[in-house]
Amino acid sequence: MTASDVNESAPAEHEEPPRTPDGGMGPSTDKKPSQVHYHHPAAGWGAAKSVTHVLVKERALVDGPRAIFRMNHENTGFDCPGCAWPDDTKGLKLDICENGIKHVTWEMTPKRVGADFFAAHTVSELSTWTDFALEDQGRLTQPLVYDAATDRYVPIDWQEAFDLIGGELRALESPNQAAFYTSGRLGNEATFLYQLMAREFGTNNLPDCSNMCHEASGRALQAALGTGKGTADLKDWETADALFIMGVNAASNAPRMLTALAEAYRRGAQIVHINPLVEAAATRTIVPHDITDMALFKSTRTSTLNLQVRAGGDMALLRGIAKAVLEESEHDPKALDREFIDRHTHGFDAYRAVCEATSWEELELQSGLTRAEILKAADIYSRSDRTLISWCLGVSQHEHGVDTIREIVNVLLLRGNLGREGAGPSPVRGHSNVQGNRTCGIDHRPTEAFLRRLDDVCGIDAPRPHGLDTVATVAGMHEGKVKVFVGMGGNFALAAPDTAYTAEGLARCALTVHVSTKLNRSHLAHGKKALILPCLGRTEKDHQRHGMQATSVEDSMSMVHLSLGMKRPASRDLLSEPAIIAGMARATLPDSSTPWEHYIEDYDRIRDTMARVLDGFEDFNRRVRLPLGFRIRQPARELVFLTPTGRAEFSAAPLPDVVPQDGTLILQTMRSHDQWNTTIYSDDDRYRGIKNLRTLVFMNRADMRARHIKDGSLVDITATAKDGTRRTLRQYHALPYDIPRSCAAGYMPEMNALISASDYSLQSDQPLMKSLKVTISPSRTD
Ligand SMILES: Nc1nc2c(c(=O)[nH]1)N[C@H]1C(S)=C(S)[C@@H](COP(=O)(O)OP(=O)(O)OC[C@H]3O[C@@H](n4cnc5c(=O)[nH]c(N)nc54)[C@H](O)[C@@H]3O)O[C@H]1N2
Ligand SMILES: Nc1nc2c(c(=O)[nH]1)N[C@H]1C(S)=C(S)[C@@H](COP(=O)(O)OP(=O)(O)OC[C@H]3O[C@@H](n4cnc5c(=O)[nH]c(N)nc54)[C@H](O)[C@@H]3O)O[C@H]1N2
Ligand SMILES: [Mo]
Repeated sequence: MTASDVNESAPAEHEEPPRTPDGGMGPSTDKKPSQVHYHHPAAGWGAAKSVTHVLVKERALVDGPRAIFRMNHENTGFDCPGCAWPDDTKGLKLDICENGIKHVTWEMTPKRVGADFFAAHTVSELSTWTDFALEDQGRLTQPLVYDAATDRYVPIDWQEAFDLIGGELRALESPNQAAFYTSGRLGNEATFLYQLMAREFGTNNLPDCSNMCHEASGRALQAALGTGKGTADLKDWETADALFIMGVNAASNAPRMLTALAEAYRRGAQIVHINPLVEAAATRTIVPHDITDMALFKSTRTSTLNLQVRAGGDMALLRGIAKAVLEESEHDPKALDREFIDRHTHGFDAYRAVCEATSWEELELQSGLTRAEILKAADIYSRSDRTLISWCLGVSQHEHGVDTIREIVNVLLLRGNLGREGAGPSPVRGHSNVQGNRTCGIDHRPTEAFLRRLDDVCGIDAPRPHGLDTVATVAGMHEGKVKVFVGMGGNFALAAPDTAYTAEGLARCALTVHVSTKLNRSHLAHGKKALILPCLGRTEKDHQRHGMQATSVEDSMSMVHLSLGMKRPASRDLLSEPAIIAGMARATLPDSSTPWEHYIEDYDRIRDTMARVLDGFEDFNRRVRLPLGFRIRQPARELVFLTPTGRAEFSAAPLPDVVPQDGTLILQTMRSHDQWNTTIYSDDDRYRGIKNLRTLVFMNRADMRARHIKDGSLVDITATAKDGTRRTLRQYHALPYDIPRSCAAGYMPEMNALISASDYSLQSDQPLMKSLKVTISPSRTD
């Protein structure tokens, strides 16, 4: 098969990328960067070719495919760690994707990093390596402790490591001087034990990656519907007749959504993409598991309308849709579902008033769309009987993320698009178990009801004051309030805003502990004492006293199912995440009556306790073994609203002003196709036509011209933070792109250097990763 994945037309050539003397994110390469117009459908052979490339590079040509065929099977394989998209309810065995495969092979690499490696390299030296090079050393094989005398990580015994942690934690003046971070891959059982340990120890300091991801979604849905999750499931995706896809790059970050979109198109549904960029999922796809389509290069459209809103303009568009529906209802009462509004909602009159009071001129200005475009979307919405609205970071990582997501619910409520098939809100969650983490207790603001049950069942006395989230944890490190940091997975140093400030915060800690599978930047930005604890990955066999153990995970649509590893562990010295937590807990709480060791022998015992603490987990051990697991009860789906009024709440928030002034641009930081959060596989971004370049900024051509910036030339980007401080990234390549005026885009995590710790939303406390106020000008050549 010779399908090439880039346009053969002569690529535009740019200057060499700058070297990255102090470490960079992607691989260091001398290859010339290029930008082309990508015109192939998403997925299909481009994806197949890319997968083969990864399998070859990771030397996983045998194990890789074998693992892929075991992935996402009905309770006999492991859950794909690539994203939180649910498994196909029809049990399609090949519902897998390019990026999931990359993610799994990344974990399964035969490369190993052991004591010899750490003996040969000081931490100062490793700090100059690129992040790609750090992870590329392979899987961590044994526990390591930082030795300040030699500036090296050296091997340590597991028990000694636990004792070190226990000693430091017990020596704190207050349990609130410790913070326990969770990245969203942690399975449910480990999650439950982790929060239990933190709360039994005495703190709610449980920052998690959700604080940077979907905190806004959780808060908005909780306030509007009384549950912090979406109500739609895959069946609804299969039956909706209009789908609104907002602020997500699905072809790269939730590729299995492509199949749902292609199927929707084939059955005649309307698919509206709302995004400043026309992403690959808003064009066409070759459905990867459809063998005939693959063989015939047959692509299916995945969009019927693309609306390129300005950054942060979604709320204005949604309000415009609502305004149009309300206007229509004046002559056609069926435009609204009055019966639904009267029976199930609260606050409709105030919402109608705020819609009426907002002028079309204002809505056009704030959304960056014409009235005709807004009316087109409204018309699709009005004609649809079953509408589903989905969103991701393009909506949540803004100052007004909570208001915007509540506006999504407002629009759905107007026509009763809730609690019935084919309809409802459907956030696309990020990490494969980030939703499960919240369900199982990772929350720095736990409810009283949850804590009471935890106390009753587990016999502890959980603290009541709210804990620190991600942003507050970093601030706490600087203020000397957080002295011990434990990271269960993730790469806190790179994922959090203001990279230098976060690293300095970690360095101020008395102890940093990272439970990881691969070496990363967070291990190098270490505290005075530091541990790296290597754990089993999701693909690996977890053998405990009572035999092989499986762990459960929850997907974006509240389905809980088991994940069972099938590979021999990367090293004999690895422990499972639950076992590491139990080890830390026992060393920290020697007199604890929690049966930590007993739990680890058989995870069914953890599940039995979880069944008594968590709503919707009754009979957990049996139900999780059903062929596709079980779905957690969703009260809002049954039109039961756990809000103070017992009804779904309209929100009448004022429309924010999102139009930048005085030559300021709004910069969003996003992922390339070839990365998984802070893990960068290559410097390419296939669907956006980029090769060998990450230090780039996409701009509207007119904005470039106004600033005398030539295609591909070097620019400096300066962000002005909420607190007035400025941060600059120099020598980035400015590339013209189809993006609205005054909007710009580049890659995370590089651009976290531009985000101040003060740049977080007052509504969600989420860092403003999609709305930095920046100026961009040609780099000085002297
Ligand atoms: N392969 C792969 N899969 C992943 C990840 C990964 O890194 N790699 N990460 C996982 C995680 S943790 C998460 S949270 C998700 C992230 O999934 P995404 O939300 O797709 O992540 P981003 O790459 O940040 O892309 C943000 C999208 O929002 C758009 N956008 C930006 N600003 C606005 C705006 O104001 N309005 C609208 N409507 N759109 C806007 C951008 O153009 C872009 O398409 O993916 C998960 N899946
Ligand atoms: N500027 C900007 N910054 C962002 C974002 C953005 O859009 N823009 N997005 C934010 C979002 S949505 C998120 S979710 C965060 C991501 O933040 P994190 O979750 O903290 O970061 P990851 O890059 O996903 O973590 C990668 C590391 O996890 C470890 N790991 C991998 N698998 C396992 C495992 O099975 N167990 C354990 N214990 N460790 C494992 C490996 O050591 C690897 O180096 O980043 C946030 N940061
Ligand atoms: Mo995320």
